[in-house]
Amino acid sequence: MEQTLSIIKPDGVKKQIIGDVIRRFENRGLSVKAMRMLQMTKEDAMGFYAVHKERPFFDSLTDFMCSGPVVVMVLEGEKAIALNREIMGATNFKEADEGTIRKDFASSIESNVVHGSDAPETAKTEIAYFFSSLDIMA
Ligand code: RTP
Ligand code: MG
Repeated sequence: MEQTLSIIKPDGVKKQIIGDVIRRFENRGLSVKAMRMLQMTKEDAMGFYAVHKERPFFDSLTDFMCSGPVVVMVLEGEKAIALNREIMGATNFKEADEGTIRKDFASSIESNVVHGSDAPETAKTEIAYFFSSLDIMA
């Protein structure tokens, strides 16, 4: 069993598709082990996406991520990190496979509805960014 961090980004919350997104995860065998709604500050978003701080889109991305509430979740399942990213689809929704969350709901390369950890190490640090061990169900 593996755990990964999922975020329904501000555009997904505004579009009222929280339920649709979670339905897709559960349909594919991922279980929600922790969940919380929150609004990040600019500093929170900059810390979360620090790996991208040299990228040209960093300022816009971090503005977007603190522009409204998000839903943060710990998802658990077999190969949860890769499976979550498969369900999400490619970063650029125009390149995303049919039936993925981003193909169906994203409106730009930035407003792409969901975030998912990309490796075991990042999953661990990203989960700890939002949750304490007491928040995560066994
Ligand atoms: P994420 O981290 O959010 O799960 O997305 P990802 O791995 O598929 O993509 P990543 O390269 O990590 O980029 C993080 C987020 O930055 C925004 N982005 N904007 N304007 C642009 O060219 C651009 N490129 C990326 C997207 O919101 C992307 O998900
Ligand atoms: Mg990423």
